[in-house]
Amino acid sequence: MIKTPCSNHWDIFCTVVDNYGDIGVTWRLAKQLAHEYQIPVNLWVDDLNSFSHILPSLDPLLASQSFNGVNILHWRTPLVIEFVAGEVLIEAFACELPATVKNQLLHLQQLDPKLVPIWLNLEYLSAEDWVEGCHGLPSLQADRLKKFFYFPGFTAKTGGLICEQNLFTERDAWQADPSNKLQLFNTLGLTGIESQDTVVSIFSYETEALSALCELWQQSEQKIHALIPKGRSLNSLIHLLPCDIDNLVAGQQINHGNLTLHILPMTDQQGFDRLLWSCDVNIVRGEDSFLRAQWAAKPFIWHIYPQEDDYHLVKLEAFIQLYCDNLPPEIAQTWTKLNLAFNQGLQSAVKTHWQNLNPVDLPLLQHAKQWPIDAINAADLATRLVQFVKKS
Ligand code: TRH
Repeated sequence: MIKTPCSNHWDIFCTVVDNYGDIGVTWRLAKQLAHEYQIPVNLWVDDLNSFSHILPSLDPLLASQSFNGVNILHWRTPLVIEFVAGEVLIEAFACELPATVKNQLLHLQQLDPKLVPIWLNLEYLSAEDWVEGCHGLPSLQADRLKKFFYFPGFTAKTGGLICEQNLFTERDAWQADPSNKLQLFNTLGLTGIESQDTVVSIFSYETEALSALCELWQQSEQKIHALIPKGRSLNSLIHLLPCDIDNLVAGQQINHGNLTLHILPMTDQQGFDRLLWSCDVNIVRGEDSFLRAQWAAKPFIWHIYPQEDDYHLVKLEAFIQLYCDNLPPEIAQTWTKLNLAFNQGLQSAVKTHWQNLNPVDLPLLQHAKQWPIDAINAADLATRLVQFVKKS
């Protein structure tokens, strides 16, 4: 048994359900808490292999290792590292805490309730109205243990959005020098991209809309480069690939008319941010890349994580309503239709709306620049979380 070192630390528990979103969000939050608030953080993760895709220097075989000031602990069942309660315990996205952890909370509650860490469930991000009413509510568990529901969100009454404090300054400095993007493409092994070409990053789920857009781009007047990591987007483009997805290699280029598909290596989160800052349009998905595309201050399409009974479309419309609030009506309408068509896999509609919305249209670009400042709403998620803990 290895002991975790101190008692004012925070523990974050994360199970990798599928994809990279759960680990992406918790890893980003853990880094920010450690870096900006000097909080010792233990991040317990059940699947280090998946994690290593977005943190290539991680060794999936190690039970414990440290990066960016965060202790990354392999969450095995039973735990091989002893859990020592700290100040805060975050269970991400309603993952079930290990029985030994819950037992320890109960034990501490009986000894002295003041010893029990503040226990929070970090929820998924949604722009829906009801989030304000549920954010911060406590729920009573066994033996009078209290668990709070922490809801990220876009308004002042929610838990806020994850965003590092110096992110916009770094982004502006990056975007001010056009040589940065060309240098980045080079480093990523993506060749043949000229500064005047249109560059689109694609990190989506499967959708027929993607193959329709590629069809359109092949015939475009200007050169278009689509940068795509090996993964789910490519399942919709099999007819354009020279071999099985498994046999594609990062840096490989596939030409079809004026469209070049580039197979993108996966990078760490900082590299992914830089990529989003460097493209003209970003097609993103889920929760974390969706936010990062907003912080990139570039036009984007959001492929939302599909849910039963098309509930994701309700969430999509809630966000669209916020995002379009002060956009000129024609641009708002076209951007809305483009996002809906992409999510519904409507091939002909997605082509029409892409064409109608010249993606570098000035008002949309200006809006993309202003939106991050408005959306942060005075405080980012980590700041609000630290304040929430102080008050609880
Ligand atoms: O991977 P996702 O589809 O995750 C989803 C959603 O979070 C969804 O809400 C959740 O229910 C489901 O997982 C289980 O998309 P998301 O949220 O954008 O997460 C991707 C993460 O991967 C994000 O942190 C960015 C990161 N990433 C890199 O760090 N480097 C890369 O090269 C790429 C492509 C992504």
